[in-house]
Amino acid sequence: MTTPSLSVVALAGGVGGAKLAHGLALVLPPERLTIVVNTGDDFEHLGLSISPDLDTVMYGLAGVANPATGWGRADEGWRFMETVRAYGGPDWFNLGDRDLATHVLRSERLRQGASLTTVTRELCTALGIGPRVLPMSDEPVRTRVDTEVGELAFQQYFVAQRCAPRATAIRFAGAETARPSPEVRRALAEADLIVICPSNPFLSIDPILAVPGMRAAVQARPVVAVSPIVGGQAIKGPAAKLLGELGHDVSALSVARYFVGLAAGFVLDTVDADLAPAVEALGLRALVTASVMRTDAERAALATAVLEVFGRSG
Ligand code: FO1
Repeated sequence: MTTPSLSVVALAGGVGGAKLAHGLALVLPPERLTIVVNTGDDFEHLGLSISPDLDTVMYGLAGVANPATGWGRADEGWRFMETVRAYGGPDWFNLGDRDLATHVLRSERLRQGASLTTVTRELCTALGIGPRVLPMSDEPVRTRVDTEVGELAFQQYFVAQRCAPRATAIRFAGAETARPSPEVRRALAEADLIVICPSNPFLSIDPILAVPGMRAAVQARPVVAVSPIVGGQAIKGPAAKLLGELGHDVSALSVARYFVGLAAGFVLDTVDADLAPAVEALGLRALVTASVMRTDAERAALATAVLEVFGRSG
């Protein structure tokens, strides 16, 4: 079945988002897919500008992602980190030798005045990636997590503290002065369908929507969200824990409720088929399908199912 050549924009962050972004890239012509990526995880570390979610999406699309972790590169070496550790340097954030090249070259280009959008395009071209990968904004936005032990910068919360502290609120420093890039605005305006990938709604999707003008631009087009919660659990990361800590029931239905007013469709995994009537009662069109992506074939199958059901309405 040839997938209709829809113009699709995916909103993605984290490992789950990158997997569906890759699935969409497997079934769509490259010029018909744009991925708008969360940059709220970005931070400066060892003098480097690090954009984890952009790299996770890029590496996934290029087929060089580390299959075990989902982030960083495959076939990695760790001599840099071994040597940093030997010097007594900060070793809480692991930078592989190949991954390090991305951070060094990105940092140098940013220092030369290139925008994050431009640098991302250059890196994607070098990696042979066809679809457009766009940072949500060229201005800095930094996710900060209020917890029982105080406010933590994102990577301190996510990596250093392993998401352990109970979160009470999440905010996006710099969002008020950030703007969607012209490339993001154009992609959204031309989209036949916007796919909210199975990323953490609070940590990966909310930062994107927090950029002024973004929510309205997304809302103006047909939107489908894919649940990152399957059977009351997150496939990876703290989404389920945060749902509970931020006062929601820990279920795919809570995520559907969270996207009411933004999405017209919602994708549930087969294990959550019993929630479909309640999702439809929220006014969302529910699609029940296999949504756990362990292989490229499963990524492509989920992308195809989403496009077949929601692409037509686009
Ligand atoms: N996540 C970890 O849990 N531990 C790490 O040491 C780590 C290093 C790392 C290096 C590069 C990169 O692009 C991502 C990395 N991540 C690591 C994941 C990172 O914390 C991302 O922000 C998460 O994937 C959430 O989006």
